[in-house]
Amino acid sequence: MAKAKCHKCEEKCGKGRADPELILKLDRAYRELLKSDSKSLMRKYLTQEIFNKLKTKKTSFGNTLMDCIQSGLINLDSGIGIYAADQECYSLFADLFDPIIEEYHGGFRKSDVHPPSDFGDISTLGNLDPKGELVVSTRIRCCRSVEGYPFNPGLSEEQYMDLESDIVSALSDLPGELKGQYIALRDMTPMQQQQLIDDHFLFKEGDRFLEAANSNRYWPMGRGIYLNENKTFLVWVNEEDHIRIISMQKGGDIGEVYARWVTAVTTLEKKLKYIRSDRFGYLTFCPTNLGTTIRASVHIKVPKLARDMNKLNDLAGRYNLQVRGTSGEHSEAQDGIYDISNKRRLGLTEIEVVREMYNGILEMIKLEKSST
Ligand code: ADP
Ligand code: CIR
Repeated sequence: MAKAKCHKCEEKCGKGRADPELILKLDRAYRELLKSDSKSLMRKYLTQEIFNKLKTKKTSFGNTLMDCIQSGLINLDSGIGIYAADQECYSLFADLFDPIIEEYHGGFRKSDVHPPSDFGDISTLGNLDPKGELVVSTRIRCCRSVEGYPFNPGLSEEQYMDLESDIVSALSDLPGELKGQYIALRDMTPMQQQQLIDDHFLFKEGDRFLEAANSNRYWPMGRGIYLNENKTFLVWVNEEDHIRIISMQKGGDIGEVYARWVTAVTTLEKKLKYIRSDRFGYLTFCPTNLGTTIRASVHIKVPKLARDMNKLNDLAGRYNLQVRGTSGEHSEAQDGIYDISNKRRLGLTEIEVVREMYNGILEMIKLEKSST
């Protein structure tokens, strides 16, 4: 059988074995990982048996187990510790991805299939905090990978630029409230960039988890942000995923935020073709984002519940919610403001994901108000 051309080495190496030197390197790294106190899901599920089975494999893009786990090997404090270096990794390294996906997404088993998109009845979502007492702001984001381009670690500098220009041209004639402007990261002043980060609009720079996963190459080329005039609709270009589509605003009106997000997503999908799998829905670089890829969050003040962070995390977990710091993942809370969002994104429809977050946040608000 003819061997497929490897996207990485440009030779016909096919899905053959990883080269012997790399396997030795993996062996050494794995021994170190076993000695470490890493609590990542990658460490938990990468048993010796699975390691031996996977360490020689290589995708047709030329990626190996090392390309998937290097972030978790370098960053021992990773929560997950694995990325799909390309879309084939989810099947070739399924023995490792599957249990991680099952645990993260609340029991999405090997035999489960992600449901088709359903945006549901938008009018059933109201304001989480009509009096504006606790919720500072509300945000919904999703991720998309564009057909015809490899995931982040496989993109050449030219592909970053081509992908950026494909996305920007799809954004160029968005109607009404979504109308806005694209600012390339390479054209921003450091002050402008910092202001956008401080205002929670722009991604941060130099994420060490992405860096170790080989995903910050050629930075800032091909990266940027699209913003509408009101700064309530944003698109991130070529950060962790090719695209992040974001709707956000001050206060707790998740109905408005969701309606805007649905309009944006359904308008853009007419212009761009995305990478989707029958089993996992939309494919993303990080397995935590598969499926709907939705993270619906509030920035919220819950001073009583937050007196004991273990309790706050446990409580959030009961409603399938996740607590982050004010500046996003791996950050601390500032001024008592927490980012609380849905944890599961896979195995549920869009409306089910948002409703899970909506119901959970309403419960947490009730508990905060009734605590002494
Ligand atoms: P993502 O949400 O894309 O997974 P992060 O957790 O890093 O990535 O968050 C990205 C940015 O979005 C951060 O600046 C964070 O503070 C901001 N953010 C998240 N949720 C909200 C919210 N409800 N209101 C305002 N900003 C938010
Ligand atoms: C970790 O394992 O902690 C990081 N690699 C982040 C994992 C989940 N976050 C994400 O997808 N943004």
